[in-house]
Amino acid sequence: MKLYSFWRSLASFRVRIALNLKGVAYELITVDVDRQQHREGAYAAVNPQMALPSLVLDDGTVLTQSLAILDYLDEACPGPALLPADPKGRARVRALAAMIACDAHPLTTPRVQRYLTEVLHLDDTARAAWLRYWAAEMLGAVEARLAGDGATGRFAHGDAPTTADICLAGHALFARNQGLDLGGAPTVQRVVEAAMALPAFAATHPLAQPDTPESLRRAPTSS
Ligand SMILES: N[C@@H](CCC(=O)N[C@@H](CS)C(=O)NCC(=O)O)C(=O)O
Repeated sequence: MKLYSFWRSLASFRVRIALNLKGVAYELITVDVDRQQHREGAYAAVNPQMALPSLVLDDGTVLTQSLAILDYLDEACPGPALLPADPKGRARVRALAAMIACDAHPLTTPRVQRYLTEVLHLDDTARAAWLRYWAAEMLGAVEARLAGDGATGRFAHGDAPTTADICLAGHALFARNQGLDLGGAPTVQRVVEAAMALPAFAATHPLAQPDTPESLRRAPTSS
């Protein structure tokens, strides 16, 4: 398999975690979003939406959209399940994942940030406030959903990592990058720490990727 990815793409991070949890070998192909490579013809031919990630299967099938890719990997690959077995549990995990991947993340993607600055002429301070606001809003919403819910365990759902933890790991990183203290969301902080302690999460951390700029790159760690 080939994964088109970028080190700081949080949607790519989700798929890297899932591939590692499942123990699936893949070739990593960098598409540099900072240099707009995702908008060039070569990548647009892979994914006309011009967004990362894309996973190209050995038979040439192109899969896009991180949540759809996670579902594919869960259905097609052996290894630990990314969703619980029971329908109510699956719905809960999918809801947590959707809060992050469908509600929060789309507000902060590079194309949205470009529109904020180039069309609406927001300055850096206003743009940073936008990112921080939506990071905090979702952190609070997920905390409210997890805290005191008996279905929350060592991880976001029970005692094994699921798609919810995969999405939450990226959102926690994003929130920290916006200067937020996860101490204000103690349940999120606890389950993300548990997830990031797992090798599949640590190894796929944005700062531990082959395409992470050298000045930022570090060995896989748990935070
Ligand atoms: N819903 C998509 C999000 C895809 C997405 O927006 N990816 C970002 C990187 S995390 C991207 O490629 N953005 C390019 C842009 O906004 O121009 C998914 O989960 O895969």
